[in-house]
Amino acid sequence: MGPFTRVGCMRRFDGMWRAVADVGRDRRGGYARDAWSAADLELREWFRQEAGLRDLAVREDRNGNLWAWWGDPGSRPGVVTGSHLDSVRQGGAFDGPLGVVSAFAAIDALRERGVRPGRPLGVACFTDEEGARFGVPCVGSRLLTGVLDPARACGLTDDEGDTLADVLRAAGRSPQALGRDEETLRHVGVFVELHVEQGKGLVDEDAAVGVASAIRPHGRWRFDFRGRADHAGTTLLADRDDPMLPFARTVLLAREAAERHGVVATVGKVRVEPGSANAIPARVSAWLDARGPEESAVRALVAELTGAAGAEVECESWTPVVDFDAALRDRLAGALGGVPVLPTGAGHDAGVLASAGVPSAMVFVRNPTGISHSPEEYAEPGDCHAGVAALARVLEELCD
Ligand code: HGY
Ligand code: MN
Ligand code: MN
Repeated sequence: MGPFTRVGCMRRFDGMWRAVADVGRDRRGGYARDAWSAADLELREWFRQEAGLRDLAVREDRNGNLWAWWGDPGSRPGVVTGSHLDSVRQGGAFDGPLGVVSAFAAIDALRERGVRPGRPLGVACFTDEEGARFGVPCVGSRLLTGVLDPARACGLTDDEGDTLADVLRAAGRSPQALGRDEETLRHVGVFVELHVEQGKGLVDEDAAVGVASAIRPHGRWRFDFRGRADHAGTTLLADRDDPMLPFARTVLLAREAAERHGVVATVGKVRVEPGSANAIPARVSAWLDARGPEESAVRALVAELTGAAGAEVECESWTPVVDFDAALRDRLAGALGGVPVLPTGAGHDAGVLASAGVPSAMVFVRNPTGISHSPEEYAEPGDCHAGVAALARVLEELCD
């Protein structure tokens, strides 16, 4: 990647990476960095400090997203890079933070080269991208762009029964402020998110970095199976109304139907009420995550499961296919010397911005095993540095 592999900015990347490595570790493995948790608040403070070290002006928008600016975004729409700092439960270290740390390191690389951007350059940290706590992904970018209703967002509830509004107030924020943010959106002329690849496309292509072509359609549905609580030891089988049975049948059907429809379906979260080992449950709630190359196939799977489950089904989030701006995609791939261009099945804030009409792109960094949303998630230091150099090159190209 030529001039951007100077040691200085890579040392600073390594230093920042070490600084966040222990924030929000889960003693069972991976990270617990729920939105607005102590770990998230600590990372938000880290973001402000790193921005301050670089004399970047930090703004928090009405939805809690952080923006660190080199130059005045009010002067003309800027070039923005960044990602998120929250994680899934027992998630990996790279999903999100790699994009934010690389953004700061890329600015260091530009400055080491004496580059003076011709337009404002921003680093964004979107809040609650994973939706691990309140169930809806990309809350910060969906509120920013107006695709998530503020009243619905305020009422989202975590497993402890706290609403997002409660949590925002406890964090000193105003739930009443949530909503589409025209001024902040005007500041974003183009957005580029660097992200660890969640798959092995770059491994197969033997490339350290790549550029995204599309995000496949995906959504989350909550299935509520209701039964009748009763004693596990005294209730005859014939007298039972056990919601665990239709739940189990639905999970097995989801896998079999996914194969038939050519999609992927996952039930990764289940809540059993009351959750006593010696009581037949009153209710089983299960969350289906379904994704695939074709929207129609995903919809067909969900319709089949809904028809067979005997449950109340609610769509909690839906993301249509995102085809990233082709001219921007090709310009970045070209600026990087012709790197692979590949789709992803993972959702990202870049996809939400693209769907809202903001020219957006993604740079992927090789993940040797492809594993993500797991403590096993990994990227080699050399590939992370290649990502920083690629991002710096892309930012220089866009800021010209
Ligand atoms: O679920 C996703 O695809 C993303 O990691 N939030
Ligand atoms: Mn993720
Ligand atoms: Mn992510």
